[in-house]
Amino acid sequence: MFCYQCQETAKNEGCTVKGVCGKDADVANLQDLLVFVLKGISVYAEKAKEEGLDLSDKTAPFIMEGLFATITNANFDAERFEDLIDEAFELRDEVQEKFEKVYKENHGEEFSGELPEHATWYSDDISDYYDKGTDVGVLETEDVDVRSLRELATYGLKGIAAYGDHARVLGKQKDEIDRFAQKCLAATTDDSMSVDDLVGLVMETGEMSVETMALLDEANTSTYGHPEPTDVNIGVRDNPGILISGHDLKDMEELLEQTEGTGVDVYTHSEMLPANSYPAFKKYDHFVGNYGNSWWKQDKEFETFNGPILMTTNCITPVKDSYKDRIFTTGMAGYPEVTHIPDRKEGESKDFSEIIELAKTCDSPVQLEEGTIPGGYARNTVMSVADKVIEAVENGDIGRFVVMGGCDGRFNSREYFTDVAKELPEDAVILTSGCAKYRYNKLDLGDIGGIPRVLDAGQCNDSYSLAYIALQLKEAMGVDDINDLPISYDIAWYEQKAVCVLLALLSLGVKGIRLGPTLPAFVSENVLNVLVDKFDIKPTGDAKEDVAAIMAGE
Ligand code: FSO
Ligand code: SF4
Repeated sequence: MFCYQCQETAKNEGCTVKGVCGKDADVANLQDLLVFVLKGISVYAEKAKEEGLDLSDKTAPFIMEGLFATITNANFDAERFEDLIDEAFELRDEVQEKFEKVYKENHGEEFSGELPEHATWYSDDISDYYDKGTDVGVLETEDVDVRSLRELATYGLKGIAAYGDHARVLGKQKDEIDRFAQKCLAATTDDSMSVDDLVGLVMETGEMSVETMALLDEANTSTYGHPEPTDVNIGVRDNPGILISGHDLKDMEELLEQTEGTGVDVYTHSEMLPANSYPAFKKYDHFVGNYGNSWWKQDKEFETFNGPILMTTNCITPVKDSYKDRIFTTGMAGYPEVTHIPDRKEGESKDFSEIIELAKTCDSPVQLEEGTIPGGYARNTVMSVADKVIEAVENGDIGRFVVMGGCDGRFNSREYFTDVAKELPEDAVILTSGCAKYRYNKLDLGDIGGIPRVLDAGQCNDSYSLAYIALQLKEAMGVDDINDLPISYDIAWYEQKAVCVLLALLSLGVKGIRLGPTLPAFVSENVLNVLVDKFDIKPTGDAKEDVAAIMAGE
């Protein structure tokens, strides 16, 4: 195995024996083989497109689900990957057949051009999947800069895949994004692409990241309403409860519907916290609030929760025996020997009855904290008080906005973000999204004329809201360049959705982003130089020094 797709990769170089995340070599190799076959599907689909046949509506849903399953901490279940690879071969056959047919119709002869191995390798012996997986990963590309750019685009695409899949679950898709998914994967197999071409591909991945987050924003807000300012309860009640984590709002909706009137309460964990601010969910009395903190604390918090836990997406950490019998996965999430709730059948809801029946037999959660934390400051809320915000900027009450969105992680070095939040002067407002917020969202930093000093837009995908707010402020304040606004970016990254968010910000022209707690291992020296030259990206440093520079607009 070789995996360096997340911030916690071993020695900031690569995991080679077992993932720091707990992913074993077999699963890593199967994930590599799955991505390899997804690339093969994309190669045929792109060739079909050259012949005038667009198959992206067939390829994109599967490509997105497949990539989604390979993001950090989503799925640790080897059997699930064996099945996904089988399905990928079936789809590849189907796409190949359609391409060969249209080629013959157009040219009057069989296709005899060259194809990469991604399009041709096949075995019906599952044990070969494990062997082949060791040859077809990241290190398959020898040139470090080409490898770096291919992986940068692929990881951004994994983020697009996750967000695109959430949107599709809510009935929203966009042909442009679907076409890009297959184009991007096929491009990573094309040895004729120059470094400049690949830089272009990475930039296009950023543009599609913006499109995808906008689509998911539309899907979420048109289905569940705009998030509203909400004081989210972080205490507990006496009833038994179900804890729901991950990012899938459709699962949230169906769980709330099915638990209503059962005597079982529902709590969110980690990235599901923003569900507390949607009007469609707030109406349920048995939706109590949020329990605990960000993903990496689950090993302790799932123990004290006492009731069943539903993981709808990442981040799952190695499951402990103490709660193995009461944790469930669904969607693209998976873990060996953990019960998986199957997908919904056409026109039906998922069936969460097993979880609800189990909850009824469990003790109520142990209280960890009490009080509330503010949420619901997505684009609609912030723009509804835009006049007040602009006035506060113009009269100097707000000196600077600092976007501190992204991810949290296990490393102590992430205390940097807590230190920055504490160190920022009282005229600074933090704009946040994603699980990065747990490093400072309980600090009680106060408000500026009624505007909380930590404005939480929601999940990591709701970073779109933050970009939207910046673009709207640019218009309203009559500023020419987004970089002339009093906004700085101090981004915490961990997994591939954060790569998607980062590329989205770059594609919107945001410069001078600080990125931490370390720079990605998959960014080579030359690629980093390009990012520094074009976008003035810099690593996070000392909190005090960074705050001084941020407040000086540097
Ligand atoms: Fe966090 Fe995990 Fe949302 Fe990520 S829970 S780290 S970027 O999966 O997706 O922010
Ligand atoms: Fe290592 Fe991260 Fe890959 Fe897990 S996802 S194997 S921690 S690089």
